[in-house]
Amino acid sequence: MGKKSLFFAFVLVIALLSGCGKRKPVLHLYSWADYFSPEAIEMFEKEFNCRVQYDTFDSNEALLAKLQAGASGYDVLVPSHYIIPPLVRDNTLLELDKAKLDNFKNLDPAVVQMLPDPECTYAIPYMLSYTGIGYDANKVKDFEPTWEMFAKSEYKGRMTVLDDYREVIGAALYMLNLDPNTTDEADLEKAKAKVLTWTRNVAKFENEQYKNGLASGEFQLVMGYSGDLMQVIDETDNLKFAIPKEGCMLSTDMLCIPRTAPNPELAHAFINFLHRPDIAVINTEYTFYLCPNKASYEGLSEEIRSNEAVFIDPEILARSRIMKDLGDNISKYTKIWEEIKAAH
Ligand code: SPD
Repeated sequence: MGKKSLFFAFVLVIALLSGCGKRKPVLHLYSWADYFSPEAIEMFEKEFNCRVQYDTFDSNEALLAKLQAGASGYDVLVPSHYIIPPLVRDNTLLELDKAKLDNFKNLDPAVVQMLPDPECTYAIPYMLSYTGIGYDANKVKDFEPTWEMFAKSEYKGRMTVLDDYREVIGAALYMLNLDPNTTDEADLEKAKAKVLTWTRNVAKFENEQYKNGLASGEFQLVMGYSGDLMQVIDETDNLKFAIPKEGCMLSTDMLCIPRTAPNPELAHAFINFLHRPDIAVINTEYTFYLCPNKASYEGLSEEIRSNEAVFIDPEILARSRIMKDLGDNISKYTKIWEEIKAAH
């Protein structure tokens, strides 16, 4: 080997030993689909010299089942806020280190105050999500913003409802003017009867494909999450979104770190990054969900600021309720949900 080659071999060995050859750290993110702008993810990867592995679930129940089956290896989870108390009870979550989350100060206090734990000990809000109805205005000429649209048999087989029992039973409770977080069994029976008048007309219980089904014309009226529907509606003139006048369930999907996270340091960095105002703007504009980051609101486009799927009408907001953790009473909901599905 000549002197030159020897020199290059030496430099290569030093570079490998000093870490240049090391694999990039990976942040394992487990969340709902279509919830992060690819641009924001790329920015994080560049700034933190890492890679983000984004795996998805389509319901809180799927997330819980995966965790209960012993899945570990995730750094950041994004469950809905009412799932945080059971995860804390099961000792699944790491307490957040606020010293690593200086963007926590940017959160909208109005949203934080609605949470079961406004201190955000184990989780901080990522996105506000509402439930509403997406429909094809060319096909559904008699549309009215009410959950009772699902009772219309003329759309039988062309409608879907969410596979989310809190949302569907909650909608029926709104319709009946009952508490959408009730644990009263007689009220839940009334809600079940109402849901059955809807589900006899629906093609399926669906949490993800409904948006493409609406866009492709397979479905004409669907119950769905606000941002998911807006992502397809924004591209097509005849598709519309409405939040029923009776009110809707409000929920906040939360950023949290499981105790088993391989890289809690990077997880904190990611959560903090998502609450940088410029990143919150990018994600809100992309997802049509509102990142409750007050410092970002002034950076949002007029299109988003005036969009009622993002900043919900104050009158409907006043009628809407945040979902509560129901503790063991949740079994009353799962029982009637099984009966509703069995009847389908
Ligand atoms: N694609 C993102 C979907 C977010 C759904 N939020 C779920 C709220 C459940 N109550």
